[in-house]
Amino acid sequence: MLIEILLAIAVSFQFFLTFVSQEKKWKQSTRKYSLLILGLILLMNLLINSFSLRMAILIIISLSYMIYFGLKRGSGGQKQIAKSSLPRRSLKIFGILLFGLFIIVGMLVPFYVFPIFELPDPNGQYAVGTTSFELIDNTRDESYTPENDSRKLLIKVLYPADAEDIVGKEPMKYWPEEYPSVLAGYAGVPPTSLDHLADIDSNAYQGVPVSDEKSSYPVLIYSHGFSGFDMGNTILCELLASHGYVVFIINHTYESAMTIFEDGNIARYSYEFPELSESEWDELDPLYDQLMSSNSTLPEKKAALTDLDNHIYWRGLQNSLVTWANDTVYLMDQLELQNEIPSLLVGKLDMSTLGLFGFSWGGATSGEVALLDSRVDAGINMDGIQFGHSNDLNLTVPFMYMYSDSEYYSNDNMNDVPFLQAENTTYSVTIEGTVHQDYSDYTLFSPFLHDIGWFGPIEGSRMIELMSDFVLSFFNLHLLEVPTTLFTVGNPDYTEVMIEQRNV
Ligand SMILES: [Ca+2]
Repeated sequence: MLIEILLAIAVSFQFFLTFVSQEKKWKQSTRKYSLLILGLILLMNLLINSFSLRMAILIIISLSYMIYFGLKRGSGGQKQIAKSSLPRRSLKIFGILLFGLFIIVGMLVPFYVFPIFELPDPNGQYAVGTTSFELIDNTRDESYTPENDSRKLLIKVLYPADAEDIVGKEPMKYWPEEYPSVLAGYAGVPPTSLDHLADIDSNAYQGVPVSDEKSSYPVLIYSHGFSGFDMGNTILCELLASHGYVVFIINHTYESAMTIFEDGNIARYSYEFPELSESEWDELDPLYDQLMSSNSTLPEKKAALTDLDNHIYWRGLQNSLVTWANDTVYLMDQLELQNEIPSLLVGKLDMSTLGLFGFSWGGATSGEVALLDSRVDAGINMDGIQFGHSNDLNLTVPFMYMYSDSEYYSNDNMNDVPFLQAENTTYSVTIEGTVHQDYSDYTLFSPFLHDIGWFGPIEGSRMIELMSDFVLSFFNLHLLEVPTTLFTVGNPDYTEVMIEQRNV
């Protein structure tokens, strides 16, 4: 970052020399030395930093500048141009203006499109510790591998720690260095444009003791979206840990973007969607319409869900939901048994206070497990369409459905079946100005991507705040009985949030 700023200053100074101080005598030698400094900064950057798109733009500008003046000196330099005729002078002014524009745009683009940002500080009373571990479920074959082997899971943990135990320690990096290029590939941006994500510090400290303030802590389990990253909602998970929850993040192997196992093996996303004929595609839209329309009755919505369940496109995904639900249940079993979990967590988990939450397909997983497993006390589905058993089983624990307000992916009617059939307190929370992917850290990555519509018009930091407030308040209320006014309809602090609630 420092070098980028130095480089930007050096390039700007070159521009200043060209544009402003036309007749000054000190110019020639100043240019020579400042070009030398620019070259040194470039060299320093290449030695210290890895190559990235952000730097590439500045480097290209700097090099073209150096080459331009190198050539100019070679061809007679200042005097010849100063004496030149009017067209040549106009050409030169045009060139300077173009070059200035190029520099300004070049300096703004990397900072604007993918600015370096800091993860917000979690605002709870605890520091945050982190660890990870692997589980091997010998009762299930890994269906993605040809051999008869067992399903293996990587689990990350964020937990409450004491401030004195992190003194003098370095926090973990936000993402492993392998992640950014994979995400860039999914997003369709140049492969190095997100590399800075691996340089950002998280707020979590590896392996520090669990806080001894309480004897044990409530447990939350998080699931990412289909083809997503386990660390895609790090900000939210850190926040929950800082408020006294032990948060287990499941990486659903082969259907996450990637899993980097401890032995260095990497399992990449491998799901293959079925190839549908045109008529099979055509069958889907009216079913979605029927499911999501506010005009459909509950029986019509249930019929649409049944037909979608039987459609080839959703049958494969239903198998995944079973796998993800089983991943979650297996983790819950192991958290109870405490044989396979990191020793620092043993005795620290209050499994009688257990919540599930997830984004998109991971949210559907939370809803499915909340239906099937009586150990779950509360759950949240963040903008995932609720498939699985929600058509024929009723939710009996508090649950929150969160929605974006984009028309094409989801709306707040899509999970009406479980919402209307719920037997316990259930919320429908829609955040205006959001699209599906705003329900993740990604909403903070780039204001530019909000402007061009990849993300909703909501400001990223506001979205993080809303997500944090609602998820934390929901679990605090329904797991710990901490009262909240957050779900009061018409709360002036949350005017962009629409809330419906049942069985309150
Ligand atoms: Ca296998």
